[in-house]
Amino acid sequence: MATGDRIFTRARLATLDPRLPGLGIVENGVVAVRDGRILFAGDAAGLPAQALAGAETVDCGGRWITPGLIDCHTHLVHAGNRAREFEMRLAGASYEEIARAGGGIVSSVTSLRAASEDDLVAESLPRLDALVAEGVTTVEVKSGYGLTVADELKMLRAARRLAGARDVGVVATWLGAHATPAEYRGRNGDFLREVVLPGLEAAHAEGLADAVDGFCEGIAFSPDEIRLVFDAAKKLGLPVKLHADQLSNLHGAALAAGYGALSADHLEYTDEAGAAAMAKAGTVAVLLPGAFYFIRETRKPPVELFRKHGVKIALATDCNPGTAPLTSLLLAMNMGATLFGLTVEECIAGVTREAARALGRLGEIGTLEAGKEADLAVWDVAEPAELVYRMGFNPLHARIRRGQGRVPSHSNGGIA
Ligand code: DI6
Ligand code: FE
Repeated sequence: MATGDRIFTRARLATLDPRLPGLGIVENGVVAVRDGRILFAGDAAGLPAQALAGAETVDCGGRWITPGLIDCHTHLVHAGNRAREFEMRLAGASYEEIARAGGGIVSSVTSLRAASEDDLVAESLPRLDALVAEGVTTVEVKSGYGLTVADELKMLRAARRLAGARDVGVVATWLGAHATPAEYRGRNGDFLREVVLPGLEAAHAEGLADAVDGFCEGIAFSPDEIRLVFDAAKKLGLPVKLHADQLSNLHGAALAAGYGALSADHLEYTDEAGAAAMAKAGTVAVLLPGAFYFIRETRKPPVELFRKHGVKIALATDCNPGTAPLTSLLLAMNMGATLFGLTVEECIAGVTREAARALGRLGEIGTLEAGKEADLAVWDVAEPAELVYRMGFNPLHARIRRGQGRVPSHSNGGIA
C-alpha cells in the first residue's frame, strides 16, 4: 500500500459513492490523499495503516466533506452585461423592443467581439472566483457569443486560460450554434457552413473543444441544423450536449439522446418520450433553475418523468449575461429544490456526481472514491441539507483541489 501525502481526519463524508445509498454518508470519516488523488475515503477504522506513514494529518473538526462542486453548464466567459436591458424589462419593455434598441444577445456579441482575449480573462475571473469561493473545483465554459471563427476561438482560449489563472478544472465546449449573428440573419445554413462547422474543426485542431453544444429552439437552430453540427462532432470524436426544449418542445431531448449526448439541458418543455429516450441513452438532464427564475418561466422541467424513467439529474448555474446572471451554485441548489421540487439528495448529487457524469468526467471527479482526483469541499454545516436550505450564505470552510489547499484550524463554534 502506498503512502498518503495528506489525511483529512475527523470528518463526516457525503461520498456520493453510487454503491452506497443516498449521499453515501460516512459519519466517522477520513480521506487519504496521495499524489493529488484519493487513496482512501471511508470510515476511519478502515484506513490502511500504511497510509499514515509520512502523511500530514489535517483535522477537519467534525465538519462535512463533499466532493468539490462542479458547475457543468456555464457561459462564464462573456463581455459586458445586460443590466440596462434588465432595467428596461422591469419597466415593461418587451423582448422585441429591447432587441430593436440594440439589446439582447446581439449586444453580448458586440461586446465580446470588441474584447481581447486578455479582457475576457480579466472580466471572467471575478465570476470564476465567486464560484470557486463556494467550493467549485471544476467548471464547464461554453463559447457562443463570438459567432465568428476567430471570436469563438478567442472565447475558448480565454476559458482555457482560466484553468491556469485559478486552481480549477475547466471543461471547454464549442457552442458555435448558439445564435445567428446579424450578418447572417435568415441564413442559418450559410452561418453553419461558413462559421460553425469550420470553427469547430479549428477548435478541435487547437485542442480547445472538449464537447460540442447547440441551442435547439425556434429562435435559434432547428433540429435538422443541430444534426449537421452533431454529425460533424461525431466525425471528430467529440461528445455532444444540447440546449433542448427550453422555450418550446422541438423534441430536442430525444434528438440529443439519439446521438448518445452526455446531457440535454434546460428541458422545461420535454415530454415523456424525450425523458424515456434520455434514460435509454444515459443522457443526463441538466436543470438550470437560475434561467427559469430570471426569465420568469412558469413551465417546470418534468422532474417526475425523469425520476420515473431513471434519468440522472444535474444542476448548474447557466451563468450568462442574458438569462441567468448567476454565479452561485449553492443558490442554484436552493432554486432546484424550491422551484423544481428536487430533494436535498438530488440537489447535492446534481452538483457533484451527476454534474461529473454530464461532463463525461465521472471516472475522474464527482465522488469521494479511491483513484479519483482529490477535489474536496469542507463545509461548516451541521447537516448536508443546510447546503441547500440557506440562501446567500456561504458555509465553505476549505476547498481542496487535487489534494492541495489550506484547511483553517479555527473552531467553528462547536459543530465538532
Ligand atoms: N439559452 C439561453 O437562455 C440563452 N442562451 C441559451 O442557450 C440566453 C443567451 C443570451 O440571451 O445571452
Ligand atoms: Fe446555457
